[in-house]
Amino acid sequence: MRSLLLFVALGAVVPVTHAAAPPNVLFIVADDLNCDLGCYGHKVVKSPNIDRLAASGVRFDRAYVQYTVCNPSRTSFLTGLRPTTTRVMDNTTHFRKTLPNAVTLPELFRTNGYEAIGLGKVFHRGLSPDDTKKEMDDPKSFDRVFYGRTTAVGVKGEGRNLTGGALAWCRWLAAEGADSEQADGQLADEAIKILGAKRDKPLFLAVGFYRPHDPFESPKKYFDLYDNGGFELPKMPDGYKPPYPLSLGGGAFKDAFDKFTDKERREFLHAYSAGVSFMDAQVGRLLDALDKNKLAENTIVVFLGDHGYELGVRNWWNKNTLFERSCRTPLIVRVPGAKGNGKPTAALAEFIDIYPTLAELCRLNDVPKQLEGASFRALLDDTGRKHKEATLTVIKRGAVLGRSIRTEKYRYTEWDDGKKGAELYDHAADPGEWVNRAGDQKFEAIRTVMSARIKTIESGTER
Ligand SMILES: [Ca+2]
Repeated sequence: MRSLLLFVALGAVVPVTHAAAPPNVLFIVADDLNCDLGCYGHKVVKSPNIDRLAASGVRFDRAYVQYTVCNPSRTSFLTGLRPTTTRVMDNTTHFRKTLPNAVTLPELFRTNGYEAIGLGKVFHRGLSPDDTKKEMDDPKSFDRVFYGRTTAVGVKGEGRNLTGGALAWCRWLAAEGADSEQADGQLADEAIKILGAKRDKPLFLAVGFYRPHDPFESPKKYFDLYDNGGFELPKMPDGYKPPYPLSLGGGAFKDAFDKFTDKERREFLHAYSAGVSFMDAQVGRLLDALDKNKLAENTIVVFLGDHGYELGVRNWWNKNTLFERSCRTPLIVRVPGAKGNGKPTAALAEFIDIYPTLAELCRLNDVPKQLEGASFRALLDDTGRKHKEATLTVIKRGAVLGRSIRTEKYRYTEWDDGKKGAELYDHAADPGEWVNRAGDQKFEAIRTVMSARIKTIESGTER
């Protein structure tokens, strides 16, 4: 009788405790990842695991970063602030210099009783995964960090520099050895250990994979997934020229890209895609570990790139532009029980919205008042609703600030408040952003409205 009573009592209590338990968060960041993925409609790139996550979460089809380079973008979404507020617009400035009292997203989880662990490139790291410098670390953000280190085996194999050495980063390697010889494989190994361990606190686990970022080094088996000739080379209209030199970066990058033959272009696409598939396989291992440890039911999964990548459109083989392919980036959010799971949303969203969304979903206290994004929690149940009217992305070229907004129909970009040029693209007629309408009389009224809107978004009048 005694044991029956106990059983009844437990039966009544356990589900309540379970429902009230704060959810874990698995926050996965891929580096330099554009939307050329199976789940976003790409026909060649193999991303079965990210596709699987998209099929069980909400896929954002119009999510835009606030800056199209690593450190400024990561600083922005991890502090919930726009780059014009963080004043971090390069890869060398640490946000604690400009914003010593910022409360980062992982830091807020920590102060709310979570254990926060950061694996790999969550905040910015140097070019190589072997980077041992710690200048971008933020000890306030994580209880523990681990970066991984590619082994001596993992740096051997077949490969070459595609620019004859002119650009040191522009090289590929079909590496010897298994996944765990590479830093990214080690990050997944470590994450699997963490997910399998018993813990007293809820977990915020951030995993920042280094791929598909250059150098394009991945185990050979991921290169073997592709037929080099199967890649469609990027096309542009005959005689196309970017509207301004500022529209693309220039200098040594442009000189090297201009020398590419189709052979180099195909190798670039092949090596980048191998990196996507390698990273995707590691994402799959994390998702399997959630299932195996029965954590999926109480773990929110967020998957994102830190910005997009042009992959040869306009013959630009990099990021750091204000065109759609740099600004638009994958974002998938899976919240257990959300009604929108398995559906895409076409709602416009910004990466600064991720912070307030997670804070709301996990009912965090002491959320900083100065956050500049808006929670998209409601979208996760109702994917057909609107979230924002416009998104804003900025980049700096020397002393010139470029600002670009995207609405449902248009992209509008101003360089130095328009003094150094403006670009207006009609996405309904011209999704490739080939024809600049900024000087076109027919579009003058639209340009005026869009220009004013840059100011209202940046000042926070429009959220
Ligand atoms: Ca990046």
